[in-house]
Amino acid sequence: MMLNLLKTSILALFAVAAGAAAFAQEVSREDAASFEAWRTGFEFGLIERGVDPSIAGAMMDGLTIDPRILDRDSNQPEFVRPIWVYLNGAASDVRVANGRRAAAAHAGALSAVGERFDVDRDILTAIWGLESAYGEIMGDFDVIRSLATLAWDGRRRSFAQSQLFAVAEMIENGYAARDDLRGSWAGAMGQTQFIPTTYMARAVDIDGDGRRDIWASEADALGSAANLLTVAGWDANAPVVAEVVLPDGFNYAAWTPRRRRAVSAWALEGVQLADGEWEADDLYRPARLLIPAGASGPAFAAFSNFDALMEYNNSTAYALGVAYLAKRIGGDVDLPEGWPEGDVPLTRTQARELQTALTELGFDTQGIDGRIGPNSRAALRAFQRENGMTPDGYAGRRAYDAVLAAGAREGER
Ligand SMILES: [Ca+2]
Repeated sequence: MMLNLLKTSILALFAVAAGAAAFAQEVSREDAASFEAWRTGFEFGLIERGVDPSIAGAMMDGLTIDPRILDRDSNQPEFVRPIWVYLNGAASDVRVANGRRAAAAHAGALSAVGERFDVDRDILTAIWGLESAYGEIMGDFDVIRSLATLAWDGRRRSFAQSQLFAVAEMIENGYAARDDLRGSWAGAMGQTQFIPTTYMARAVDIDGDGRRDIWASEADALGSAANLLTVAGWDANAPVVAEVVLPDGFNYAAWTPRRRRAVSAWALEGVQLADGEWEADDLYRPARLLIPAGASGPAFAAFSNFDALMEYNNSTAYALGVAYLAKRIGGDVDLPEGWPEGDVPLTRTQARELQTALTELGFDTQGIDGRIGPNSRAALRAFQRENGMTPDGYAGRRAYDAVLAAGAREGER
């Protein structure tokens, strides 16, 4: 079960399970009956949409709830993994060595992909490493049963139903047989962990056997990843991400992680490469500045290729992980250092406390859910600005202590 934590679903990415693995719960008779009603209705809905009844039947007949899926979907881990811990794991020496070995063993597949797509092979290898440990860990859940359980459960109904519609298309087109559809608990499949809608939109047949086999064909899997990045605007001549040094007095108030400017504009403000000088070509490229662990941690210039990686998986940590794993597979590159190891991210409980205190102090976090997203970071930045702190929006222990102290002072008035 722990192996699944390596999987990079959006939910699992920053998260480590707090305690021992939960035991699958029993499915009550009421739930079984409710699922059966949903299943019958959904099968009918597939046929109404034009899915061949024999395919709808092959997908849905006899399906039952998978209680393991309910456990996973309801387990919101309490502890949030610091981005530096994630990054050091994502681009660890072992993963680098395994990546070089896998790339050498499948050099032919990578070359075949390279004939069709202009995407850096170290990047493809790194994605392969983070998604499935180079094809070793693809998940062995019955994807249809997993998605049906998620759809019935309701919390992720529209996601799961659209995935099931895509599964029906996959089977109808002969891309995969019913029983081949194995993957992660959340429906990600094969060596590059595509969800079914992504598979339908982006999977390709590289080895020429007429099937888009992201499970058994390395060429198809890596080619499908290359196709996804190409459609997302991959530019093989451009960098992905570079560590930068911010000038003293950097204007945090005018910065947001989404603000995109030409590198030349950042350079004029004093933003320098951590190592070396900006390339002339790069000065014209737009980049965002990432400061993922606050002003006391490292900063990065993220180019449009970084955003293409985030189309693969919408997570800054993931994209940094792919980028640094690729750099390290390609050569001797050190991982970023200088992380604020004493200023760790908040637990879910602390995050809820922070959101509550900020909102009570007049900095609305747009909800109290224990997840630090853009709204919480914006509220924290406003608090930091008003209290003479660096407005970096990093929700670590230091920010938490400051906000809760301000809340307590406010309460005493
Ligand atoms: Ca194929």
